[in-house]
Amino acid sequence: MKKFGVVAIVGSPNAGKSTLLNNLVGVKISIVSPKVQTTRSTMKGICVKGDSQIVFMDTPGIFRPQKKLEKTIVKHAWSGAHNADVILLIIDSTKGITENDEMIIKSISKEEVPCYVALNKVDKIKKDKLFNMAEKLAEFNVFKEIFMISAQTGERVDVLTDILFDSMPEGEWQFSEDEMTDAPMKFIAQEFTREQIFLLLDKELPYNMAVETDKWEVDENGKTIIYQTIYVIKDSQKAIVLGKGGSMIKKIGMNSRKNIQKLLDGPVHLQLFIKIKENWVEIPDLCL
Ligand SMILES: Nc1nc2c(ncn2[C@@H]2O[C@H](COP(=O)(O)OP(=O)(O)OP(=O)(O)O)[C@@H](O)[C@H]2O)c(=O)[nH]1
Ligand SMILES: [Mg+2]
Repeated sequence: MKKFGVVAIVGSPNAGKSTLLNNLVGVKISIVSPKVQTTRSTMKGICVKGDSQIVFMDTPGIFRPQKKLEKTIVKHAWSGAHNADVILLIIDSTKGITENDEMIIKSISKEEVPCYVALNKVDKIKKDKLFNMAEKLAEFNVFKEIFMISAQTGERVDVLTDILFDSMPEGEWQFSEDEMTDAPMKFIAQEFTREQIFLLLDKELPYNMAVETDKWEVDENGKTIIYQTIYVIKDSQKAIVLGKGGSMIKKIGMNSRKNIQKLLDGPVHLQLFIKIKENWVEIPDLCL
């Protein structure tokens, strides 16, 4: 009998949700950075084991939103959780169980689906601290199981997936066996460029930027030609994205192109443009 289910990966910003999704799928599809609020919308990763298929949903970090874009981001995260058969909470064990984590635990305890929790980044923390945290988590009486994993190294991720695959409800698969996501390549490619903005630009700057793929074509030699626009809010930001003599935009483009090439497994030409659009945060297609 076939099994199928959706697992929402939720948690505080920067907990390692996207890193885990990439590890589960085995291919980089979701962007990762040391900054909070890297993920702005949900990203599905599809995995198969035996008769079971799981759609893992990487969601944006949940926090108390202040600004308009933040409210949209958090709304997306919760809509991911509401549509799931199972909720998997990821906690950054190096930070301990924070107030924000507790706020999330209270909210997910109201959802009528099984909840699991994983203490992540165990490669960076002493075992005794982990056991204290696990005890604290058990006291909430919310979780069916508490895992200790490293999404980065893959340590004990198989323990978690074995249990999740077993716990899926019976049902027809909704994707073919070789599909890894339903996200269009166009979208993942623009996310890869946004990732470089997060990795290469300082502090608040990346939060004021969005990326959109304008054109995507394959030439006669099989090379994929991609045109993308980076939207910024003001002139001074445009200058920073350009960098001295265009050095920054060149670096962003080069790194992003490498990741897109890996994903497509073929040659890519990536052309980046910058546009000032004060109100891009108001445009749903751009802010997500
Ligand atoms: N040492 C270590 N670092 C990790 C691990 N998992 C994630 N990280 C790092 O933690 C940072 C955040 O990872 P992300 O996967 O982007 O976190 P996220 O939960 O998706 O963050 P948002 O999208 O902002 O909510 C990155 O610098 C990752 O490299 C881990 O298991 N061990
Ligand atoms: Mg993320």
